[in-house]
Amino acid sequence: MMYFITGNRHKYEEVKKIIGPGITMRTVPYPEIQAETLEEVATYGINYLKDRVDGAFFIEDSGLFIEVLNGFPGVFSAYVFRAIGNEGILKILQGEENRKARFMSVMGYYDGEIHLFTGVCEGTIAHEIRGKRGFGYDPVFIPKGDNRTFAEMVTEEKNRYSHRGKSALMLKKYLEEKER
Ligand code: ITT
Repeated sequence: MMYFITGNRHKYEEVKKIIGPGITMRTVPYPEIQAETLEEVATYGINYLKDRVDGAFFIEDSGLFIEVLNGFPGVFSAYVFRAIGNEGILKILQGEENRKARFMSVMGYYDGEIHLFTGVCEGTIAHEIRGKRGFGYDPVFIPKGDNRTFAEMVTEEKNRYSHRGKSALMLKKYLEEKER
């Protein structure tokens, strides 16, 4: 049994569909530092948590990087979502033709050492809010290779495209290798 330390139930449900029932969600607040990369944020979080959590655990830090905004909101994604939501993102991109964006997910696993796994999902920002599933920016993000937003997909479909689906699969493979 292993803990996924997160306050976000959606993340947990997505990752559980990939890694399986061997993980348990646990909410332990940890500082999310202001850094330039998700890798730094995750590393700081793990170093804070390793003395406070018994046994192996992992965290996940993610963000939406919009090309024409030079990667904003990026590491500030959670804050920006709370502040302006999807309506705010659409407003900023109003009339903008370059709608390219990517989601990134850094899975940080700790077993005495820190292991980082990064997943990327390329896509575009929709022109309107679409769909009711998922969380956060899902209603405005269309992954490359589909016409639907993440919020119009069931978890298994989103996982097939998503940044988190990819980073979780990397973690799963690592754990399987370790078992052997
Ligand atoms: P933790 O407790 O795990 O930190 P969180 O929701 O605060 O959960 P982050 O700090 O990693 O997560 O912030 C990432 C934010 O980026 C998140 O709150 C969403 O607004 C957005 N985001 C990340 N992945 C997303 C996804 O798959 N779909 C939609 N929005 C996503």
